[in-house]
Amino acid sequence: MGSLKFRKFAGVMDNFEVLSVVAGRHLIIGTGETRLRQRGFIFFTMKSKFLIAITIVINNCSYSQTNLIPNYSFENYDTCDVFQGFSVLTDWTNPSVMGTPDYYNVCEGTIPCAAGCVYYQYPHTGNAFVGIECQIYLTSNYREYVQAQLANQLITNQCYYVEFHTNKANSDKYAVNNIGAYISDTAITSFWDTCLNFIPQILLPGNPVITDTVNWVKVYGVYQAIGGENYITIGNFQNYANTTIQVFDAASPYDEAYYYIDDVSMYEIQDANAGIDTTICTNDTAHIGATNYDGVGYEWQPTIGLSNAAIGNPTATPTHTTTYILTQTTPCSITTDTITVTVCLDVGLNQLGIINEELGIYPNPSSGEFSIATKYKVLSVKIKNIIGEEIKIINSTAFDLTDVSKGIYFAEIKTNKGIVNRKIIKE
Ligand SMILES: [Ca+2]
Repeated sequence: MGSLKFRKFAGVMDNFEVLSVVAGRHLIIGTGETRLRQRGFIFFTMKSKFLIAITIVINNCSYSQTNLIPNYSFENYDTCDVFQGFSVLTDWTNPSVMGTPDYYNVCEGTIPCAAGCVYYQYPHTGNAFVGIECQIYLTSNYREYVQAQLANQLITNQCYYVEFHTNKANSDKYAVNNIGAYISDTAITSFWDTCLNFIPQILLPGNPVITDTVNWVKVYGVYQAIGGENYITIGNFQNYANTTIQVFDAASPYDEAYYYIDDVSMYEIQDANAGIDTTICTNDTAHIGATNYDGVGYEWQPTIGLSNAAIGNPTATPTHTTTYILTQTTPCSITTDTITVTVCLDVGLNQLGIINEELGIYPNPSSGEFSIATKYKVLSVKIKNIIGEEIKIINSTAFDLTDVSKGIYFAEIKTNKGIVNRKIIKE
């Protein structure tokens, strides 16, 4: 065997000699370029005194405690070793012995791609992602999958939101549909690298062909658990006859549809959560609700002042104090929750058109003592809280709020020119 130059690993591979290539069924060799798929079947020796300096990047990326997918962004690995490929990845396994999913990480120089590569992509997040064959040739059932054990066993009749992101390799001839996730109680395995015959519960609505080679496409769905599920497997679970194979680039020499996968999530869907009651002032915005999962139904009533009444976490800009009701619908349940957004009293702040230079309160904010500076005659001052309740009445241009709690107040100042309102902040 001679030295080979691999497009995918160019720059690294030059230092190595390929001793043997065994069962290189999907090793595609062209003139002057080779793309490696079957990393597991290729063995190398060092041609020269070349020491691989490995820097293990300890990834402290903390994933949400509620994400049931371990190593959800494929960031954690044992050793940054391009030749060991997928096997260095922690928590994820390859369910078919003969199939060879790939691992990509900036640590090994395959992201965005090695020099002269056919693929070019950045991770959806972090420094790594995986890649799988979802179709090879028009009539092959060769498939690759990735599988992980869930952090917790799923609960009977509980609904879960599941999503992952996928992106088509840019140089392939084909694009396909059917890229989905199958959730199972036991690990599904196969010796052969053919289609795993299961029906994925998570597919994009309408199951479209995914053709985007630039942007990551979010595949998502809501899954109602039977109870006891422990595993998730991602790939194309249909044979070629039941896969829509679209010719994406007829001139491409790569007769396949290869997809990257990154950021896999599974969250238990909680009951409706409208958020905690809050107070805003006119024209301010409150963020209400909590999570927003595609595939879950959200309906807010009333809709007035909301940025979107059909998502789980809209913004609210009501002009008057409003109680909103959120109704959340999943295949498992319909639940409701309410939130009251109180709108504070700050109308008429400049009803006389008197600017701060003509009537101002200083210092503002203050820890207690405020003074009114104005050329007008001050007749009286009423201090009100944000919902308009009167706190104090003062007959002076100086007043003391050290005995009231911190927050926003309003000074209603009666002058010989009329009444002026000013917002003050007690620190
Ligand atoms: Ca990642």
